[in-house]
Amino acid sequence: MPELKTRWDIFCTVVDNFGDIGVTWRLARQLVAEHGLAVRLWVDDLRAFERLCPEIDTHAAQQWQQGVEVRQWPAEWQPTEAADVVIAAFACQLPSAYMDAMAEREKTPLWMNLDYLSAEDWVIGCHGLPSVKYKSVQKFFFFPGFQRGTGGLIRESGLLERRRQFQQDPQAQKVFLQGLGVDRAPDANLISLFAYENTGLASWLDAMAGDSTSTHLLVPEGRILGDVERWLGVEGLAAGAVHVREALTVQVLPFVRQDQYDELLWCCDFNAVRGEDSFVRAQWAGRPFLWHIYRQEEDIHLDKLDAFLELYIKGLSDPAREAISGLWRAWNVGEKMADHWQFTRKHWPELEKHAEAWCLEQALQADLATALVQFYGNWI
Ligand code: TRH
Repeated sequence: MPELKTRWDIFCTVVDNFGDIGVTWRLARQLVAEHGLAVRLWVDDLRAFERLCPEIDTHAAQQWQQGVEVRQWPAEWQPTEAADVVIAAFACQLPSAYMDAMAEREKTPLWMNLDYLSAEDWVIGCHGLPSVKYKSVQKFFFFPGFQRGTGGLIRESGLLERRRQFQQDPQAQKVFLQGLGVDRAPDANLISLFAYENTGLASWLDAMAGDSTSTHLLVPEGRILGDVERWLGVEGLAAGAVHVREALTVQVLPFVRQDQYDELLWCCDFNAVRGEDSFVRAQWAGRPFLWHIYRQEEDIHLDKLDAFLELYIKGLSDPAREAISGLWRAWNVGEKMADHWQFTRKHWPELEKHAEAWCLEQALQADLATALVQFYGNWI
């Protein structure tokens, strides 16, 4: 008789943007592909999902995508058997009937809250601790993170090898970029820009336009386009648009599928990323990057930014530390970027080496999917 697979349910509510679905979709695929689990991914907004994975049928209550059973999380919950392991992503509230189903199971399920990523020290102390209880079912905190004692980061098996191969293959990069309509000039720096609205953008664009080296800036369609339009003095920017201002070429890209976005990051010399998932993927790209952190009330996101910077800049020379910290802080408070950018450019070779070293150091940790599976293994 074939061995029954352990069943996992992942619940995702799309609060806004793409990070919630971006993280849970990656995780679900990896649990299926690398750990042989039966995974159901419950999502309340299939339209956001479709942007990352165009095969999604936004009207289907149930569908299989890359081995994952994708379920529309209905407004009216239908009776459903609870799984062996239940992950509530980012503190989303499970349907109460489902919680009852968990409590009624003969074998109590493992219930975890997958939290947002943070480099703050307190995460280490809280990772894996019991949280609330519902009847007999105990919930646990599961924190991703950068340091030993956390749940690690999502990293698929063989990811870094694939990335390195791609980065060593100019022809593969050329074909990929051409598929997006990008013809990279050989001497131009290639930069990707994925960010929230930012008043600091204009001065960064000014600096790139006035630089002695040319820059080709790739901007996937999204929230930053309004600031780009204002700087260019145009309206209605859409995928395919190309505008040249002095040394700067600005090109708008379509929002690509999630795997292609990785390849885009791998092609670029520098990546501006945001939120949680693209932030992690930029680190696996092994290239210098700029993080636009998701804004939170009372500016608590700035503490999170500093906590990450504190870890990230270890091992850099003092001037390079100052350069990258200055650039990141300016970007996150919408200040002028030009001086910080020029300062950063001076330390380029060091920052490039450092980005690769940071990536390798992070890859020494167990990845998040493996850590979750180990947590379950230790719990049963
Ligand atoms: O979209 P985000 O801003 O998501 C945010 C953060 O996760 C934040 O922490 C959370 O609180 C908030 O959502 C609700 O940024 P993030 O996390 O980088 O997610 C973007 C996803 O979109 C990521 O999986 C990469 C993917 N993506 C593509 O698939 N194609 C693209 O062209 C681009 C630009 C991104």
